[in-house]
Amino acid sequence: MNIQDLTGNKNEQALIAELLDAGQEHLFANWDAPGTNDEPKTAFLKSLTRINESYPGGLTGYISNARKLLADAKEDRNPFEGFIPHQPDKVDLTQFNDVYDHYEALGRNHFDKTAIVLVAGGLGERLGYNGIKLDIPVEVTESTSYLAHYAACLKAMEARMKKPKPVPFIIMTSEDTNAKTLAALKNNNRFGLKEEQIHILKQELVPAIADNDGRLALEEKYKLILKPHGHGDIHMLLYSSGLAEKLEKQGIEHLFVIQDTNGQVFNALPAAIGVSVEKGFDFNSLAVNRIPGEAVGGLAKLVNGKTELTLNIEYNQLDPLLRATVSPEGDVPDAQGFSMFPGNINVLIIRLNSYVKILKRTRGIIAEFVNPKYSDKTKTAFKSPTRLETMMQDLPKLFEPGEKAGVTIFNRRWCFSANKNNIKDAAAKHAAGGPPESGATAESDFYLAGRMKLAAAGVKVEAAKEELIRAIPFTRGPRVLLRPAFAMTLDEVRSKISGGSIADEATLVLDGRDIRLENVELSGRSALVIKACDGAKVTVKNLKIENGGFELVKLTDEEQNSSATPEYLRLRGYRIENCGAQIAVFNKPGEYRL
Ligand code: UGB
Repeated sequence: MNIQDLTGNKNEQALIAELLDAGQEHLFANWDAPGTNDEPKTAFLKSLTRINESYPGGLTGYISNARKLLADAKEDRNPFEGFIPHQPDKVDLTQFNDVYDHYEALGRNHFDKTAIVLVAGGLGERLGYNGIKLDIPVEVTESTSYLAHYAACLKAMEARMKKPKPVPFIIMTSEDTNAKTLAALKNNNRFGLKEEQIHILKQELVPAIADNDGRLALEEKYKLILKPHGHGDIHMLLYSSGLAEKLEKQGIEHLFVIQDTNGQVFNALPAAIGVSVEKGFDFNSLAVNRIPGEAVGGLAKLVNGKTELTLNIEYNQLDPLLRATVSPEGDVPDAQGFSMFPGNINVLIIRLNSYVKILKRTRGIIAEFVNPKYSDKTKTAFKSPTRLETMMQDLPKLFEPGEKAGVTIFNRRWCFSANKNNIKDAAAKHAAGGPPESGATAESDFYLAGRMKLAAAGVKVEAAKEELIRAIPFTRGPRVLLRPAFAMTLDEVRSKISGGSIADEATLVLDGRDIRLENVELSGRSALVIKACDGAKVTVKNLKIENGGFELVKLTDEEQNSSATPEYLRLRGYRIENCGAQIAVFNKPGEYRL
């Protein structure tokens, strides 16, 4: 084959030569003569170049990594061979008490040294939403999207710094989510965030692999099969963009890594950062008590002689590891009904100083793995092409002695309630005794966190009984939204609200830094919404609120099945209507009383 006949471009010629050396002749075999199919050929070479540039070590690096991992997989090498799982180094913050307050206060003073990293490249196949998950409202009282909520949290962090400066916001997108994420930011004036604080890092797909020799798979003659590489790409992108190093130079000490649909995550942020700071954790995984069998990994300290590794054991690997080591019965519930090891919610706090060193050492390629499905026992052929994958929580696999990984356990619904499953699957998960992780439960828990904050401030909270809406558990209320601008810590809530009560179907929304509530009673279905701009000081004292409030209306079967009903309502099975809520908006600085 004459490479010059395939392309006149010198860079492409060099890449083809490298690929031929790496056993990829089939990619260029039987090419049509120049003049025939030139367009697909050009597109093919462009896609090879793009992938080559996006993967550290290029396509040949990817192929050689694949060969090594495929050889290990063929040998059935167990990555955990010889390791015994022990409890990780953990801090238990499941209760609100002095310890919790201590860590919150520490973390709150660290906002100016924290950057937020949001991995949002996933397609959300289990949810099946026709759009990006970041656009879905986390609640439908005011219909705040996940992205709007996260942005509000960043602005609230900034407002609480001694010398306010924008919190860097790194968003990882993919081909599936990039355009819509950019559009959401643009159409909403970046939710008030500054352009320079937002860093979009787009992950690329990786080529599928056809066999144990690492031959790249073709969909058609001039087209590779491409597949997602996983959320671990965030490390590669933070390395290749130079951003991790840049942030460190700017004085950022910790990255707080979050997933796309967890509206609770900022509740736990201050205390979790406090733990990372005090304990000197290089890697701190937020965790919850895990229900056996659920789709969250288990966090354990794996010990083999002197080697210790605190790791997430992904949910599909946990049961076999337990059976082979400490629990012959596998992943079974303890006396409290929980799994033996805390559950990983994939909210990670990474100390930037050690991270930058690891990235340099590894070029950001973090613990790739391969999971081929073989055609038969000989393990010589695959049922379908496979690919290398990577998970962001695997970073500690590359830790050296002295680098510390720990776990901070929170009350589950305070820190974690994702929206991952469509309404049917969520109902089935509930019926099977697991967390439904649906739009409805995520919203129900969003209000619950508000109630927890009120209760911590001593307000009498009368919670409604849990009911089933389309076979998914939901607690009607009270629906409490204490927006990030109002408070970022329990201490702040306590300093702004005292006394009072709220009834089971009432709604309270407080949005603004200078709102004070003293002995405010919301009865029945009443609702009070206060929105105050910066500088507007609003005091509500000894007031009883009675009005029509907001009503939760279940969708009829017809509405549920009609495409005229917005998809974000259909994925939860209800809507919320304003039936006379008291809404007070203060747009100008000044002192006000209600
Ligand atoms: N994501 C990307 O940005 N790019 C990708 O290529 C893939 C995903 P999933 P899953 O907390 O519930 C994780 O698909 O399988 C983003 C942990 O591995 O929802 O549920 C995507 O947009 C598991 O240990 O992950 O598993 C989303 O924001 C447990 O913690 C995030 O990555 C579980 O989440 C997660 O993607 C959980």
